[in-house]
Formats: sequence, structure tokens, C-alpha cells
Amino acid sequence: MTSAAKTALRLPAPPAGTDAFAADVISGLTAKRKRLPPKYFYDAAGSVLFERITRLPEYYPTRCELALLGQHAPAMASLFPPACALIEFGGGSSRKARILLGAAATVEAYVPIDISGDFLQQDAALLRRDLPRLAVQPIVGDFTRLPDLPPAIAAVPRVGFFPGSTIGNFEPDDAAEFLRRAGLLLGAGSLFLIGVDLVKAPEILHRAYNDAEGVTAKFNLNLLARINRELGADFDLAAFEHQALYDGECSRIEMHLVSTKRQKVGICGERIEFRAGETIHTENSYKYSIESFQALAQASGWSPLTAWTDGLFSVHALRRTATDER
Ligand code: SAH
Ligand code: AVI
Repeated sequence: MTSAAKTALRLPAPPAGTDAFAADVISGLTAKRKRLPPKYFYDAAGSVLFERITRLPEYYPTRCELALLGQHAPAMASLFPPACALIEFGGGSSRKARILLGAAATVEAYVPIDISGDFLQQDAALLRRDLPRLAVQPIVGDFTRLPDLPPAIAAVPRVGFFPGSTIGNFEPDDAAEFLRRAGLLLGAGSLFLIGVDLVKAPEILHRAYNDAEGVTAKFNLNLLARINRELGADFDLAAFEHQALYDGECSRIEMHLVSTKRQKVGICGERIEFRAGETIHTENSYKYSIESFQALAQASGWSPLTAWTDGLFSVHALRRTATDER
């Protein structure tokens, strides 16, 4: 980019607190292959759109996982230690945790960690109303930079819960790193329940990420709307299209936003150029086999106990075998 192009645009300064977001957006959109981190999907509007995705007929993962939890919650709960805390990573709505909480009377505290602050706090208020004896202690933050737990939680046995196959949104190496670090947070001998979407016929995957109603497209495009709202950018949403493709070699769905024409977009004083057909890579959603996920877990300090599956989706119970401490 020429310095003339950089200075040509005068945009309002972004509001305070958006520095990390702005830095990630600029670094992603000035890379050779444009990309944006998927964690930025989840502002208030994005979290509501994701909830709509979970109710779509084509999006099978949520239905499958809810059914597996409903069917096997007593077996899962039998693995919980007495007087424990349930730590949920990226819970969104606590719909799934509620099933475990209903089956596991030994859970005294629930600690959801999520980047979508308002959504998390609203959900926590509902849970406190419905389960007044449970200590609900949400933590707003990025679960890749695992925070310290409140002292009362750090003092009791901890069970981890990571539903929804959100682990599939990590690159496999990052998933392994997350599992290692979560192990340090959860402690020696702890139990970890993780929902993992399975490799399957590409048509089923394609439909799940290209729903007829276009909700996934709205979810994807909301990322550009969010950049406009929070960073004062001037993306023309009508000039970008949602694309989701299955890459069988990598076993992953890739989501992109495709520029339908040659165009320039102003963001934080930068002018970003797009060729017609150029894409912004917004998300990977890796699919695993039961065995490939168990191998990943094992290499990351966790021993597989059981995997419950309906053939489309799986919920894994892992026990921490690594003995290193935080
Ligand atoms: N667990 C829910 C929601 C899955 S959507 C389900 O199974 O349906 C992914 C969730 O993870 C969202 O609530 C989002 O806000 C949260 N999330 C995504 N990336 C995150 C990150 N890096 N740190 C914390 N939360 C994150
Ligand atoms: C949260 N995550 C597991 C979802 C997925 O399926 O990868 C996000 C999503 N993206 C498009 N649809 C749903």
C-alpha cells in the first residue's frame, strides 16, 4: 500500500477498548491471504445469529449433541467428583450445561468462560434465577488466554466442558495447545467433556454451512458489519458473499467472504484493496474421527475414557494424565 493511499482516507478514531480488535483486523486484512479470527463473530448480534444457526434444520451438530447429552448425562455425571465446579469454555447459552447440571448433583459452582460478555451475563442471570443454590461465576474473556480462576473455584475439583465442537475452530496444533493449557487450569486427574463434530458425507456438511434461509451467511457477514460498527469502516455488505466449502484433504469446512467486485475499503485510516473474487477466510471448522480426536487428546496430556456418538457427532470424556502444574 502506498503512503498516499494510507493518508487519503480520514476516518473517525475507533472508540477506546477496540485496540486489539483493530490490530487483528488490520493485520488479517493486510496479509497476503486475507483472514479474520473467528472469535470476532461473537458480538451481541453474532451471538444471537449463532443461536439461530443452532435451530436450523440443516445444522445437525446442536441437535445431535443435545440428544447425546440427554441420553448419556447420568453416565457422564457418574464420572464427576464430589463437590466440584463445572468450567465451561465458550458456552454461549448454557443450554447444554443445564443438562449436565440436572444430572450431576455434585456440582456446586458453574464457571462459564466466554468472549461474548453481554450474552454471557444475561445467561448467567437466568441460570441464577433457575438454580439458586448453584454459584454461577461467569468470566468474560478469551479462552485461549486462560485466566486465573476465582480462589474458591481453584480450591475444589474442576470438571471441564467444551461443547459445540468449538475445538474444531482451532487449527489442530492450536487445539493441542488449548488442551494442554486447559489441563493446567483444570488440574491433575480432572475430567474433561468435549463435543466434537465427526467427518461425514460432504453433502451433509455443505448443507449445514449453507442453510437455505441464509442465517449462516448473515452470521458470516455480521463480521464486516461489526468492523463497520466498532471501527468505523465502510464495508459495503452487498459487495461480499458468504462461501462455505468442504476441504476433504484437511477434513475442514472453510468459511470465506468473497468480494464480488474490485473495491477499496477504509478501516482505521488504512485503505484495503480487494480484487473481484478475492476472499477473506473467516473460519475453519475441523471435523475429526473418534480415533483422530482421541489421538490428539492423548498427545496433549489427556487419556480418553469414553466417547458417546450417534455417528454424526461425538462427546468425549477425557481424564488428565499429565502431572505438570500451573
Ligand atoms: N457452546 C455453545 C456455543 C458455541 S459457539 C454451543 O455448543 O452451542 C462458540 C462460543 O464460543 C460462543 O459463545 C463464543 O462467544 C465463544 N468463543 C469463541 N471464541 C472464543 C474465545 N477465543 N474465547 C472465549 N469464547 C469464545
Ligand atoms: C462454534 N462453531 C463450532 C461453529 C461451527 O460449526 O464451526 C460455528 C459456525 N460457523 C458456521 N456455522 C456455525
